[in-house]
Amino acid sequence: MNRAIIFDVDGTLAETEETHRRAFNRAFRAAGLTWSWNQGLYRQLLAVTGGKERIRYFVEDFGAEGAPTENLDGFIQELHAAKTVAYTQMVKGGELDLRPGVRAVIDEARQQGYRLAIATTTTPANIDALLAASFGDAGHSLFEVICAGDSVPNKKPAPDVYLRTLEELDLPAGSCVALEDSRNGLLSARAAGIETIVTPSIYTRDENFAEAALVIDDLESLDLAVIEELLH
Ligand code: XBP
Ligand code: MG
Repeated sequence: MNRAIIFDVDGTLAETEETHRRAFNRAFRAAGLTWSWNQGLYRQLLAVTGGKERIRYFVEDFGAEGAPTENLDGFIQELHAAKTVAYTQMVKGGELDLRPGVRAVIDEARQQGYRLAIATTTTPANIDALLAASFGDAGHSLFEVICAGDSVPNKKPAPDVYLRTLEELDLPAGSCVALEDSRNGLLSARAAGIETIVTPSIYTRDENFAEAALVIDDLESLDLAVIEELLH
């Protein structure tokens, strides 16, 4: 069956954003910065995808003090690398569980011959940590294609990461369904022409999902026959 299900990661495979938020704060403290992102501020900052882009957004649009005026890029790269180390350590420590229904949908889809892929804004090391923690050594082999982070020039809501995933699957958009949690992710998948099912996450519950083919609380209630109907 030349059909694929494309999974987003953060907020879709697992409720990761609280761990990301704490990892950012740990990196800020270690760098001697007074910055601390509480849940209300982080919800606003999640309008921007990509951790490096999010830090820049905070500096430029929220008047954060302490960032250098020279070589801001280098400063952000270094800070984000430290955040990624903190995040992957927390994930490897087992603090994240897959969201309800995720494992069952992956198992059922594989049994029905679907090809599986990942299209995410997050850093590849974060995916490795989550897949290893959730599936052990077999994790990576479950997903034939993984497109992530800086591998594309424009992050979600731009379609780049989904277009790149279709290219690597060598499939048309009509042969795929995307599973997403956020409006940024929904817009990205739809801009690539892919029908999308949304399972809102703790930080995206109040977002607008008008363009989704279906919005459900979680994948526990997803019948794969619904996915089949969405394919062209
Ligand atoms: C969510 C994101 C990522 C994470 C943080 O990605 O926008 O930036 O919030 O991870 P998606 P990084 O929902 O597409 O999986 O700091 O590694 O970017
Ligand atoms: Mg997401």
